[in-house]
Amino acid sequence: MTIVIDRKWWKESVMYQIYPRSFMDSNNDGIGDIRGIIDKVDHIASLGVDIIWLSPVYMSPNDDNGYDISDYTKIHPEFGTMEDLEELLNILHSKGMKLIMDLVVNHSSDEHQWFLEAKKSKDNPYRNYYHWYPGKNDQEPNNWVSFFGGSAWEYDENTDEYYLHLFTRKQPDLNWENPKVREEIYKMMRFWLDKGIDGFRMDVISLISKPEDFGDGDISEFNKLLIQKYANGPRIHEYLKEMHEKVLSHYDIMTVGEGPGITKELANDYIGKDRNELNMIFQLDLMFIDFGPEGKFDYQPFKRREVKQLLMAWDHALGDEGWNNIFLDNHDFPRLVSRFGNDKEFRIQSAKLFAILLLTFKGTPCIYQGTEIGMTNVKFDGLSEYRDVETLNMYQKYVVEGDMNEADFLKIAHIQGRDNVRTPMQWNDSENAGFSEGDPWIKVNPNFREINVEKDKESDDSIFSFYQDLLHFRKNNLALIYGSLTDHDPDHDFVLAYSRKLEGKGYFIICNMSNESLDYHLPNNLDLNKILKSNYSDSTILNSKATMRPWEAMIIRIET
Ligand code: ISL
Ligand code: CA
Repeated sequence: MTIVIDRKWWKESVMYQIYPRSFMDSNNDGIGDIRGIIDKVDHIASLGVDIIWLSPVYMSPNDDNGYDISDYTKIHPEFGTMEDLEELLNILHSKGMKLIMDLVVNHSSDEHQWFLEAKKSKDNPYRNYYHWYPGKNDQEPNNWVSFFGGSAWEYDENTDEYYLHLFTRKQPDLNWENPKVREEIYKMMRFWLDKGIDGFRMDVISLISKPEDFGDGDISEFNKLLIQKYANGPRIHEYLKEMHEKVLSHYDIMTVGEGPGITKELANDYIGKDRNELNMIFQLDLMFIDFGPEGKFDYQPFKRREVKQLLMAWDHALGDEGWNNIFLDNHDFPRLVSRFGNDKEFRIQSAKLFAILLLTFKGTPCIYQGTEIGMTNVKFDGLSEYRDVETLNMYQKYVVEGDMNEADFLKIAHIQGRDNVRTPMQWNDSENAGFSEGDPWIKVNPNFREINVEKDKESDDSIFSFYQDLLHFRKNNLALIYGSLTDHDPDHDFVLAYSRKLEGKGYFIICNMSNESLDYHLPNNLDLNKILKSNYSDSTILNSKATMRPWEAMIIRIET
């Protein structure tokens, strides 16, 4: 029997995320820029990835590093010019690679022309581009809190009303109920697609439809509030279908929606094959794994078993209906080797283990810049070294207004803060890691002399070459891309064991996510003898038993 697979280029590709501010600075003003990316295209191409996702490079006052956009069709001069962007796009296309851009349309900047108009008066034609409400008993319209702490409402004295901002007060939420807003957004999307970009990563797209009633929510747990009030609003699918019909369906592109609040049960409503909405979502359950009731800075250590369970449960929930995206870090969450691995004595082994996981799990993998060389979290000395608005707001909440002491706060920031992943890319062991000859906008991780691209490229045993090799192995390997995924050991606390099979052939993958050694019994009905890839040079299987050292991982051929 031949199985019909629904082949798509975006399923067969691997993504690489660039956070432009921190990637490469070409003019030594301390800020990464588009020409810097152009200078480093060969690095990305040599890795073997297919699609670059570029975090925002648009005009922005940078309250949230570009996720607050004041002009959607202009490039911020600190990143370069539109010509630079077009040149990057051409170079990537000439190398057979693709470029997807960030689409941030749940909110704009408060310095966007629309908002500048909207706040002028209640009858301004742009007023209902945003969500304005009168206060209730001289207080905010309801008890909603922002993702970054504090109220989700900001009072405007001039018009005596509040506007909604689910993120910072400089990121007012756009009112998608207004058809004019939607048309403006679609027009802007066409502007980019007509330039030839290959798709969008859609920022917090699950939040664009607001509930009909702006009543109080249950704020005892942020995640509850998120699911009940902020995400999956009543008109979300109507909007996405409209966007698909009016814009997306006219181009051969890919879309991946960032989906806070999308549960695995709801995911296929967004990405199901015949839904005509999105191709994939970034699910955040795994990224929120260590969030307490108050969220990220209410840190609660997780169990490795939960990591396994979440990965498997999502694969199962999507089934053959939806297509997943596989990522373990990005510009909002800690470095994967520090969070899920061991960034000390087993940094190299655990980074390679997660390379195997990323590239053999079912879905389109996305690699965040620096992960290909095993970059780690950073331990800044004091608050003054932090740049991220989330971390600074949380300091306000927990230390200035709360009773946490500074040292405890810094401990959490070191584990959870977004600046962990925003330190400059480590290119070599020269000053500022080769990122800039100027003063970088954020400090370089002091471990750059040990961990850098140049050093990794010199060795054929490095994390970088391991990624290269696996990317090559994955390419055109239909069993790894489309093969069904079966969990072979749901009960083990820290060994992840799964198979990927297409028409009876395929691979068995085992990952020992621990600092311990153990003998692992392989299922004996699969004839597992030939180790194809491993993160140790001398991995062995004997009589269906794999001897596994700390963080050892293998891809084994399934013979029968
Ligand atoms: O890091 C988080 C908060 O603790 C996440 O919940 C994050 O805010 C969420 O994933 C949404 O992220 C996206 O939208 C934000 C922006 O700051 C992030 O960088 C972006 O990825 C607002 O645009
Ligand atoms: Ca620069």
